[in-house]
Amino acid sequence: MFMESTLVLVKPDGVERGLMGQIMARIEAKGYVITKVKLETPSRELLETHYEEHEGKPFYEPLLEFMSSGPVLALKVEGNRVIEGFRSLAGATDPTVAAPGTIRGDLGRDWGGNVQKNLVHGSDSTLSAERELGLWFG
Ligand code: RTP
Ligand code: MG
Repeated sequence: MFMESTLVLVKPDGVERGLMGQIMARIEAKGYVITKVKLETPSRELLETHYEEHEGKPFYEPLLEFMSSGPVLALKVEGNRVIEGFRSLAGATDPTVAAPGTIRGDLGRDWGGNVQKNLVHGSDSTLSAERELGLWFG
């Protein structure tokens, strides 16, 4: 009844550090099911649409540059209340203060003055999940 799907991205820092397996294992250990997988370096066009809510913010350009700097692992993840559940599993945006036990809290840290390199993305509402899954998986 509360079955949902969400888009999870393992960002270029997570792929480069070899954390794809650990992150997928945490998602599966929580009880969610990964139903689609794609590894690719996203185009500028895709990222502009994906991050349109952040256009004009000071971190927007550096974020797009970082996100297009290497392969990103896109996952469709399913389960009851998975949208809220994955964001809880991911932890706070800033890995320095993200709680231990979360993906960002356990596997991330500050790598030089910004919070771009925070390993994962998760859709933040049913509306953005639908929009983002359409963007990344068509
Ligand atoms: P995400 O969208 O990636 O799941 O992360 P989020 O909801 O926790 O964070 P959001 O506010 O949507 O920001 C999107 C991504 O932009 C980068 N960011 N940098 N002040 C900064 O330098 C800053 N703020 C945000 C992060 O990579 C964040 O995940
Ligand atoms: Mg967000």
